[in-house]
Order: sequence, then structure tokens, then C-alpha cells
Amino acid sequence: MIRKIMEYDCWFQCRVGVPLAPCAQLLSSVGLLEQSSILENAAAELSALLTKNFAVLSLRAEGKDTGTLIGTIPGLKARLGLELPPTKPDGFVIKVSDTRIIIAGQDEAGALYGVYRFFALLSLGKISAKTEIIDAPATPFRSLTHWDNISGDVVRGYAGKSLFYKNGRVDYDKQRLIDYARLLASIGINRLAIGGISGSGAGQALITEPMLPDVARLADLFRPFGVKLLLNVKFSAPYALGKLPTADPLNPAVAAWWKERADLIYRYIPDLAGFVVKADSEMEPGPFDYGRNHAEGANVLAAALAPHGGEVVWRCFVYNCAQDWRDQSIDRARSAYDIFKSLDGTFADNVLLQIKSGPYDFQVLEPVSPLFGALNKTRYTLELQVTQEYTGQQIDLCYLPYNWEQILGFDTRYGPRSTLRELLIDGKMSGVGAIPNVGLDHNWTGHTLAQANLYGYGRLCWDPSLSAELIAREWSALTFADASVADTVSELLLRSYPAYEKYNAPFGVCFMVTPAEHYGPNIEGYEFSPWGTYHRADRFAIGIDRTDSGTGYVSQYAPENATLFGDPATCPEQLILFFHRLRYNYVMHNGKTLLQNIYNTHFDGYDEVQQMLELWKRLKDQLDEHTYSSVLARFERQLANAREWRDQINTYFWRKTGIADDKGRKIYE
Ligand code: GCV
Repeated sequence: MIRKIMEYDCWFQCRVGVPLAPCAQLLSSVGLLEQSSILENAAAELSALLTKNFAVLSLRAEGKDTGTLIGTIPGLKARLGLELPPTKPDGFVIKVSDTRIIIAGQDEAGALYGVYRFFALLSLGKISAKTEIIDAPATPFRSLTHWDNISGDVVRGYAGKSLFYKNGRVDYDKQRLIDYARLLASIGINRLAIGGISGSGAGQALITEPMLPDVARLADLFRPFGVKLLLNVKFSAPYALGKLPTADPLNPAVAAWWKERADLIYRYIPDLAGFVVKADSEMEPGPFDYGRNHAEGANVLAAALAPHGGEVVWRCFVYNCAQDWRDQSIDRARSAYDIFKSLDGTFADNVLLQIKSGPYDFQVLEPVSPLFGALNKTRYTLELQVTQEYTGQQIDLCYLPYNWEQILGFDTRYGPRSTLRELLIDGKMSGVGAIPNVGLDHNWTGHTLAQANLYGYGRLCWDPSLSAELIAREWSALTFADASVADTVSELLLRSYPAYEKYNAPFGVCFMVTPAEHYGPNIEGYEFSPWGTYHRADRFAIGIDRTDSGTGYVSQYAPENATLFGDPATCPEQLILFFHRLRYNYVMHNGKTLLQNIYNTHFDGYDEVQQMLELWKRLKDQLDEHTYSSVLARFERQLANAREWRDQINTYFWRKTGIADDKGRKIYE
């Protein structure tokens, strides 16, 4: 039987046919003894989902202790004397017995997360008569930052227009946003930043009175789902909006302006989570404009938010984007560490530094930023990119949790338990933020299989020890009811990142992508430009020497890592060109030269995509026509893209070196 995928419903597909026993009877009423908007929503969500997806009539029973009982652990103890094991904030307990199913949160949000987890497990056929689960998120801050402009365009968006704005106004489909809130809550996301991030399209208008009522309505919409809003604000607001002559953070009038503005905003949105700021980056204004440092910049906003319990998410993506490419003494990769490390301990307690995963910019193969683990007295978060800017723009299949698993596994070597995963779990890192991949496309993400990236992001924020494979299997099974289809889809997901790595810029050299647009190859597109991302290939060699005889970047890592990366013999080869300038005849671990490895990976990458496409074609008779053909069309475009990468890269190096492929495969002149 072909079951049609409702692409709009993402991981909430119809499950009619999945046996509800042993608890079918208990699901027919959903009891709630406590009152709060989140708990009421949790109960409403469960009954609605059961009715819609399992076709069982599940009635809400407010004020009653019936079949499936939803509540908080303290509330259930007070009302019914139930002793449930305590868990962490946002955590939950699920307990199935003969007479009752209990879904109890440590707090209200925890109950909601418990409901969605219960529903997912029920959909997967994993709830039994004895199920007992205690679960809690690793970290309290699990956020998404929208880069949507108020014009309705989405910066680096590949799934249609903005969910929030149209033509310079807050303008949205309310049901769509409720459905979005459900998706977010179901994977544990609890912060959502809105307002554009860069340039004139930024939504700084959102913090002005004509628009604050609109923002308040958005906050109302997300609140029952446990999602608090953050606002992207511009450092220049005091003069851009406030008619002050300056935004100097040490000027008392500027501090007073931010305080007044925060007071105003909180009158509309009392539970606003805070601000997100991109300063001194890519032409954005910032404290450097006044000779101030980034702690001075962040702290003035933090002081304004502190009385309201708000936080400042201050991005560490700060670098010189007006670099002279001739000048080899500047290394953009050094920037975040150079600027922020020495400020450790000078940020206010309600500042969270948000550090991009790598020192450059979400490249396919890029080392983890040396700033992780290096800050001891400052709260910080990891920044990832779910939207596929450099990873195929939701045309190419590229399953990002594969890469995030490696990032989380990176050992900073600062003391015991020093992988990013452990830093997060132990609370030394304060959370995770990312740029989402959604828009108004009916399937949310352009490429239907890119829904797995959004799902995987939330699941990893919740539990960073989950494997990419487990998440792929879980998402596939939730989305594709047929087990053999789900298996094939998981396989495709898991093969996709390594394939993408192979046909993209080789061995961590980064930026060989079409400038500005960032899709498809342009080998020298960034070479003679001000952006600071060069590979400096010549006839003999390629890459940047970032050892101490070069830019010294490698010494920003803890000594063990500096030693590891600093020697080509021990440096992970996937990243070797990020750290070293190597001659083409450099012999790699497999006994082949660097050049031959570049040729091989590019031929292989294309072949991989061809095989993935063939694998997808095998699903033709098991999928509905729309899902099948829309994904097929993307695979066909991906194959064309992989071919372009393969041929442009291989031809480029063949022309530079005049050294042929040892297998004699076709390389164009
Ligand atoms: C919104 C990259 C993107 C920019 C983005 C920037 C950022 O440079 O290309 O579009 O700006 O990252 O993270 O702020």
C-alpha cells in the first residue's frame, strides 16, 4: 500500500494502522488537573494529534484524573499524592500502567515536551504496557534565529518567503505559525529570534511602537508552546531610532536609551527572552566604531535587559571583511579567538556569546572553532546553520546531523570531559543556536528530506549524545510509514554528507564556491576579494600555512590540539588544507598524492550522487507521485551540481599542474 506523505505535517504523519494497544482505552480521554496555558495546550495537542493521526476519539477532560493524565511533577504530588522521580527543568516522566498513563513535566514546558515525545514513541510503536521514561534536555537554551527580512525575503533562505513578514509588515498565516510552533516544541526548541540580522533589511522597526503590538501577538502565539521570543537588534539603534548622535556604549545617554527601550519592549512582551546582536561584522555597526571592546558593547544592552530577566545573545562572528587579499599577515580564521578570548570574564552574567561552529563560516569541511573550551568565565553557546547556505541550499541532499555529531564530538582538550558534547551536558557551554531552514514552501524546507535537518537539530540540542544515525532512522520512520522506505531514506541521509564533502572544496581548503550566492563552484571566486577566505593555489601548492611558521592560528587551540593540527602527519586529512600549505605531490596516508586524492574524491563524489539518485528511483512504486517526483527533481539538480564541482575542480588542478589522473579518467582541458 502506498501511503501518501503529507509533507506539510513533517514528522506528524497519519499513523492509522499502528497498533495502539496496550493503551488504546487509556488514550480516549486526556485528563488535566492543573491550569496553565502551556498545560492546557499540552492536553489539547495530545487529544488533537491522537484524533487526527490515529483516528481515535480522544477527549480532553479538564479537571479530571482520567486515562491519560498530564501535569507537572509537583502538581501531581500536591493533588494526587503521586510520587514521581524529579528531573531537570523542561524534563518529563512518562509512566504507563494498567490504569493510567502519566505524562508529567518537571515544569509546564516539560509536560508539553513529554506529550510530544510520548506521541512520537506511540507513532513508532514504542509504547508498551510497562513504559517508564525519564528524560530532560541537556541544556536550557535551545534556539533558532530567523534571518528573515521584514520585506518578506529570507536571507540565506531556500524554502520560500518569510513565515512572519510581507512587504515591510508583520503579516502571517496564523495557523501556519501555530503549526510551526508545534514543530519547534515537539523537538524541544524554546527560543526563537525574529527580526532581520544584517543590512538595511533588518527588522529594527520591530522594537518601535508601531510594531511592538504585532510582536506581542507573535509572542502570544508561541507562548503556549513554551517558545519565548528573542529580538534581533542593531547596535546602532540609539542613533538610528533614538535620534541620539551616537551609539557609544560608554555614553550614559546611550545606556539610558537602551534601558528605556527595554522597559518599553517588556511592557508589550513581559517574557521576552532578550536580544540577539551581530555587531562589527559584515558592515554592521558595533562597539569598534567607538574604540570600545565587545564586552563594553554587550554589557550596555545586558544592563538594560537584566531587570527584566532578559539575556543578550552576542555573536562572535566578528571579522574584517574588507581585507587586502595581498596581505598575508591577516588570517580571518583567527578573528573570533583574537577578539573574544582576552575579554573572558568581562561580560555581564546575562550575556551569552554565540560562537559559530567553525572559525570561518559553516563550511562543509572546517575545523571546530578554538574558542570552545577556551572561555572559563563567560557564558557561551554553539551556533550552527540548519539552512543549507554552503551545503547545497536544499537542492542537494545534505544531512547535517552527520556533521554536527562530529562537531559535538570534538575534544577541545581543556581538562577532563572536554568535548563540545560534554561541555554542553555539564553546563560549561550554555546552549545552542542555529539559523533555521524553513519558509512558506508547502513542505517548509524546500527539499522534503531537509526536514530531517530541522528535526535533527532539535533532537541534538535536547540530547547531544544521540547519534546522527539514530536520528536519521527516527526521523525517517516518523515520516515514512513503510519500514523499507524508511530504511532507504535513512541510508540516503547518512550517505549524503560524505558525498557532498567529496565533490566540494577539497580537504578543508574552504571557499571555492560562487561568491555571494554560495551555490556551485567558482574556484577563484573569493581569491582576489576582501572577504579573507583564500586558498592561494599556484602551480605547485595550495592551502594556508596556519602553523606557527604561518599565521599562527593553530596555537589558538589547547596545546595537544595545536600539536595534532600543527603537523601534516597527524592533522586529520579531511582538514589538512585548512592548516597547511601543501605541494600537490604531498603523499597522503593512502599512499596517493594530494592531487590524485583531489581527483579521486571528486570523481567519487559525483558517482555517489549518481548512486543516491538510483537508490531514490527504486522507491518509485512505494511512494506517492508528488513526494517521489519532487525529491527526484532535486536529486537531478544535485547531480548536475556535483558534475559541475567535479569537472571545474579537476580541470582547474589539471590546468595548474599538468599532472594527469592516474586512472586516465576524463578531465576537461
Ligand atoms: C546574515 C554568512 C552569510 C551571511 C550571514 C552571516 C552571519 O557570512 O553569508 O549572509 O549574514 O554569515 O552569520 O551573520
